[in-house]
Amino acid sequence: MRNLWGKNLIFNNLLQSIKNRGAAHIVLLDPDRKDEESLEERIENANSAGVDALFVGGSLMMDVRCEDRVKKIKSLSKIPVILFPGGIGQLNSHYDAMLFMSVISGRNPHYLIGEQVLAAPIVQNLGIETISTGYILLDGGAGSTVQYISGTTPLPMHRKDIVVAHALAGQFLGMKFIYLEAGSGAKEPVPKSLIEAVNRKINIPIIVGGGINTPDLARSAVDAGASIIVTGTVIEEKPEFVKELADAVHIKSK
Ligand code: 1GP
Repeated sequence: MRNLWGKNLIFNNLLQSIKNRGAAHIVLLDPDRKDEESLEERIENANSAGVDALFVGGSLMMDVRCEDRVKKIKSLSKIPVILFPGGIGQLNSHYDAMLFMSVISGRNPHYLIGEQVLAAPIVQNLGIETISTGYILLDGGAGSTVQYISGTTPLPMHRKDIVVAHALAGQFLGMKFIYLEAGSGAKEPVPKSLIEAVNRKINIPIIVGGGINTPDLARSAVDAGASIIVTGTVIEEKPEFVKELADAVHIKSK
């Protein structure tokens, strides 16, 4: 059993990247059968492009090979592999850390605290470092999988007051990160003005993801105050694109 919880190794590593590079770029890999052929290529590209970490996760698994794929990802990756959990079924011993998330934008008790209670003893037993994260699902216009699976209503992007209040509540509850999520494949990524509004009010790092598919969008989110940019779909579609995205996020390395 590993015993990394409480040591914050990966969390501190991410904070260091944010400090040194201006922001961190994380590539999301789905441990499902989708796009398996390009998995190796995506990991190798992430290794060589200066990506800061991999998130592994998804809201819906369509086969039973999740653990095998995570093991493979871990064996190929030269950067931290962090679970971005869709559910307790994705827990295994191959991650370096996990986001210990609560869907604070929703009012479904199962995703606010129920799943976390089921996971906690297993997480402790596995010895995975936990990074507590307040997950705020926003309406990116594409009807995201997480919306259906979590049974929660995404917050409207134009209600800055509501989004800011959720982010502040997350901070006061002791979350280490606030995650502004437009949903995978969002038609509308989290707008700059919303990131700015949240960033003005909270003082913990903001993760932004969903629909970020160009270097300009990534840079604009960082300029607005995002500390971590997550990209998934664009890297699945164009694995070679990762270097441009990482360079756009790392505003201090140019
Ligand atoms: C992670 O859901 C996102 O926050 C990933 O979204 O697949 O649209 O990059 P994309």
